[in-house]
Amino acid sequence: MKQGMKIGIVCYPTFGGSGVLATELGMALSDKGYEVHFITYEQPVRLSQSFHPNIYFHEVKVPTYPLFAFPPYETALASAMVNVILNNNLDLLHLHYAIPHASAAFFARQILKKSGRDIPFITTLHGTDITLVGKDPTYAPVVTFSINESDAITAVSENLKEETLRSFKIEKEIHVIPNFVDIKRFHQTDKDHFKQMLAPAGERILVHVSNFRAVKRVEDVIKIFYNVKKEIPSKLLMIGDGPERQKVEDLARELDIYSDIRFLGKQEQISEILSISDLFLLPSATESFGLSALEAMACGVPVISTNAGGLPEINQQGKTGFLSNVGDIEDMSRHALHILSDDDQLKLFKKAAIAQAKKFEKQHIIPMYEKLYSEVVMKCKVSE
Ligand code: GMT
Repeated sequence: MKQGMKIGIVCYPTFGGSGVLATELGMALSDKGYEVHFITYEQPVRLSQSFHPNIYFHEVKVPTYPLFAFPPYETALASAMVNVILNNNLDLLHLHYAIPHASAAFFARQILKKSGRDIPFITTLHGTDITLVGKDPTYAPVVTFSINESDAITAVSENLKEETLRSFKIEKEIHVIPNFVDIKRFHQTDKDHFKQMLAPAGERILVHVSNFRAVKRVEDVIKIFYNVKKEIPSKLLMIGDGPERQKVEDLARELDIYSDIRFLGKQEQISEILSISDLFLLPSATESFGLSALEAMACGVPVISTNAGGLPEINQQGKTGFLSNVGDIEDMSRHALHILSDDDQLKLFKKAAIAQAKKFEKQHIIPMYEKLYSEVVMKCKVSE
């Protein structure tokens, strides 16, 4: 079935984890012979890095009108889905992040059914679509309904599955399919010249990657770095951008450590930066999986994280890094110093991080999605 299977992937095209994961999945599927159609409002970030002959991108345009205080993206998306499905004869839709993708897919399906065409859809829950936004009473009824209408539901960690079952009345099985990493692109490379530029006196390099939303607790990153820097000469690389950036830059100036921090903004070649880093900081308030931590580990970077959400499913206490309670800056600083204080120790943590990341290599995880695709498409064909 896989040769020639045509899949529509709907995601956010941004640097956020759900969009990155969806794009990586699309690229991996296309390498395996699937025809992949991305349906979203912009070309997904990682898609622009290489050319894939059997990947198509369909832009969802949302025309404005003076009456629209809020242009109706969901309506435009459902219409785009209908057109792409019909014009390209898609077999399946795979939605990443429930809001508003799952309800738009439900709507598109109803429209198609009127003309005797059916299409199954799979919803992958990524994190805040459940843990923060989805739970909000403003959205909850639609989120619950559209998740339940999905032909299959996946969650990126056991923790997210449990959280979903706790927060919503779900009537179907939730399949756990963890995030994955492409080790061919994310591995340790020799970038010593680059390291020399950023840390000329051989300082340790700490790194944080996120979209700087409140949930990432980026201020904690700065506070941990402040404590580490007092003891060990070090530099901090801040990758990404978002609503908290100004606040965080102000804090760095206040603590007089701004000159040791490089705010690099949104970066596409993250693996090169990770390759020269010694420690990844992820003090999130909630994190359903932590794809950024997995990519760091694949590049040999140990992780200091919180023990929130699905993080304990990838970060191994005392082995690949350490996990602390949310907001416990002292504990996270102590652990960071422990890892960074000794070269041999750091090497052990780096080695363990790589070994752990290999368990989440894409070739172990992609077949889980493929199996689900086949089951869902078969079931839909039988019921037609
Ligand atoms: O839930 C989100 O915040 C959205 C999403 C994103 O687009 O940033 O991130 C989530 O999905 C990733 C991919 O599955 C996970 O690795 C992240 O842990 C998760 N983020 C949160 O739960 C905060």
